[in-house]
Amino acid sequence: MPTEQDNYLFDLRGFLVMESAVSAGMLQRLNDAIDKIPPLEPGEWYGNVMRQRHPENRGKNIQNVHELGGVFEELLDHPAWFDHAGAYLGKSDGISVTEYFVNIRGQGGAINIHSGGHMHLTRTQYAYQNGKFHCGEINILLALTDIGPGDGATVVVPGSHKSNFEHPVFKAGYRNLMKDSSDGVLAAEEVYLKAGDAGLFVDSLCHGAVARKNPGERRVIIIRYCPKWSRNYHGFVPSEEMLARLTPERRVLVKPQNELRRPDSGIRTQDSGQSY
Ligand SMILES: O=C(O)CCC(=O)C(=O)O
Ligand SMILES: [Fe+2]
Repeated sequence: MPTEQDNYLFDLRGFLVMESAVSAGMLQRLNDAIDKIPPLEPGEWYGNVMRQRHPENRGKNIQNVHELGGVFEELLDHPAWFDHAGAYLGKSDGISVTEYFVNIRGQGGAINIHSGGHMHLTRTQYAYQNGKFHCGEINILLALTDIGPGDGATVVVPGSHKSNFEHPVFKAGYRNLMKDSSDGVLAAEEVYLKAGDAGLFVDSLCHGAVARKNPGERRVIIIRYCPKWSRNYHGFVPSEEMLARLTPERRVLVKPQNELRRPDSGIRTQDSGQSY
């Protein structure tokens, strides 16, 4: 469970860094598993995994890697962050995984600075009330390569999850790409991670990633956790094969509810037995 210090820092800054969140062995297995994925064009599927179509500067997003099973499944409820995510979402109503992907970004790749508390989006909200957190989305960004200066680090504006004003950079027309570094982006900070470290942040935090200057690639895994009533962000539906092999605890993360249909629909469904 998160410590008092974790809670203090998360409330203050909107993000935490978890050093050595995964072991060296797991890191190796993750990188090996990614190396086995064939090159994919935007929109192309490999089994139940798909390369997302999105702006090229953001790099390659390989969506739904938990469908590949093995080490990717182990991350769904990894102990380094799972209790933290649950605590910050206020998990009494259950939680779900709304996106799970590998992001690979080469030289020049970047992501525009976005989000912020001023938007007051339900999906991304930061809230603490009656002694409990009630966040709308907690992101885990697990570094699979070292991410230091020049490597295209994630940029955060600490505390901006509670901001009442949009970051001035939005108005200055500096929204589309983070250029060489976060220098000049008011109150922004680059988050340097070693391979195996994880960043955890509430999605209302104003954030982005600076352009990668160094050769080679930056590899991360991003898992987004939301309250159980949320849907997959893109509409991906978990495959029957994956549902059949997942543990009950993991199955409920990717399919938080059973469908309930009339008995004469011909489709067998089951009442969860839950009441409110
Ligand atoms: O690629 C990054 O460093 C930032 C990713 C991001 O914006 C997100 O996970 O919401
Ligand atoms: Fe983001």
